[in-house]
Amino acid sequence: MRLSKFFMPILREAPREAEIVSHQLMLRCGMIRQETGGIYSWLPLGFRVLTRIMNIVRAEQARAGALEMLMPTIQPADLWRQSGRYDDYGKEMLRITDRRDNELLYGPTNEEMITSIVKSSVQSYKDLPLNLYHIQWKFRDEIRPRFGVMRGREFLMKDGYSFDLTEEAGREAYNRMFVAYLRTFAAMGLKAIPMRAETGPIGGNESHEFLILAETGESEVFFDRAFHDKDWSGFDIDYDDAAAVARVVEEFTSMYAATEDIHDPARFEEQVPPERRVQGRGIEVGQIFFFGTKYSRPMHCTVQGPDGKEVYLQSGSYGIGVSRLVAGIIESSHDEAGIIWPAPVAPFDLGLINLRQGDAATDAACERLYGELANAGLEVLYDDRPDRAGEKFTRMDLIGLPWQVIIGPRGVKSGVAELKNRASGEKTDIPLDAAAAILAEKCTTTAAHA
Ligand code: 5CA
Repeated sequence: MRLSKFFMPILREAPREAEIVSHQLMLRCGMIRQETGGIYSWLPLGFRVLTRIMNIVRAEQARAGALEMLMPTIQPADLWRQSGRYDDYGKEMLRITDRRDNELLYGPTNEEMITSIVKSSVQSYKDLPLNLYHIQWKFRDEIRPRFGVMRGREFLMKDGYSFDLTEEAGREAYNRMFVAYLRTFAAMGLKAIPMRAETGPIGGNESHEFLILAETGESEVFFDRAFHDKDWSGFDIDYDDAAAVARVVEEFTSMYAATEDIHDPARFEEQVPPERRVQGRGIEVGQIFFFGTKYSRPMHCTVQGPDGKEVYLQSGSYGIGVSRLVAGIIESSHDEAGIIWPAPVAPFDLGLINLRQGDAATDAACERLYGELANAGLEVLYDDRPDRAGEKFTRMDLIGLPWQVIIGPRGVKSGVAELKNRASGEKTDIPLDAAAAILAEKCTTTAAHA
């Protein structure tokens, strides 16, 4: 992508209303624009990150056996009367009446709709297990939308729902999603600590939240430092091996970790030696719930079991805050100069800076490398604008692509480009004629190790 053809409205200063660094940086980089309180447009740069996050989510969901689908944002109120949640949800739910006076709502979550879909199409235990998910916009009329997309009113969520015949199979489905979540967040360069959680308006018997650490996090968290030493991304898993999946869950739940709502100071002190006790703040990027029959019972969602008897399905639900993650990743990865994207979620793999746009030899060298990098399958943002070098450096640091390749007249004469690593700031000269091969190698390894 040529910067001269891209739409990335950079702001020199962050608007005053932005209180936290991720909100400031997202506005300054031209990733989002607020349309009204808690409702945002995603501009091209922001949308690229959102898309990469969705694709990482999709890849691990597929491995774990979940099927993608798409349900609408607008739902009929009657569906919610069946579960009894229509009144319970209160003012957070955006209620709508259409021209025929039908009562509708903008979905805050989809338990009712998916249960009704499964109820109408699944008759036999032989059609189970099922795990269905979608990535769709939600609306919750939060009292205090704040911090940009971190706590929006309209936000993008991955929500998945499992249906099983027995409680044991339902718990195995829960465990698979638990492990899939660890691996999904790790693939984005994040350590998301699982913590036992309250179930709130979603309900159910068991729940875990996944939190990433950041000073601006809304939750106070207490956990064992041993989490820091764990291998998050390295472990492989066979999702068909229920015992192996359960072992990973056991390993991650046996260490102390709790949000303030359920923190137990006595147990913390008893279980964790003083030097390993960590207290900090966290951002909830996902939450999973095991329901048992909480939704299937009131909605009469049953199948015929092996003995011919009707059985209520065992279900669970599994959410990831897709749009919140964009902000969460920035909170946990930035410096004074701007964002530092973990390679797998970066909007482009690298930035190419032409230091002297209009100089024939420099333009030619940049164009050649730009073509070679595209052939190597890399996504490049090529700064081909006629701006001063200083402005280009500042802008490229601000948007935080993992690598920058800098080409100017002096380098072209001696056949070198400068390569800068955004995270470490380290700069090296690389030969121009081998640059594409070197970068292809660096970009795939950073993605693999992030
Ligand atoms: N139905 C269940 C799981 S599918 C559910 O709705 N869970 S939830 O309420 O915990 O939401 C799932 C995730 O969405 C949260 O972990 C959080 O990361 C994200 N989320 C929730 N509310 C907001 C919000 N107002 N703005 C941005 N993200 C949010």
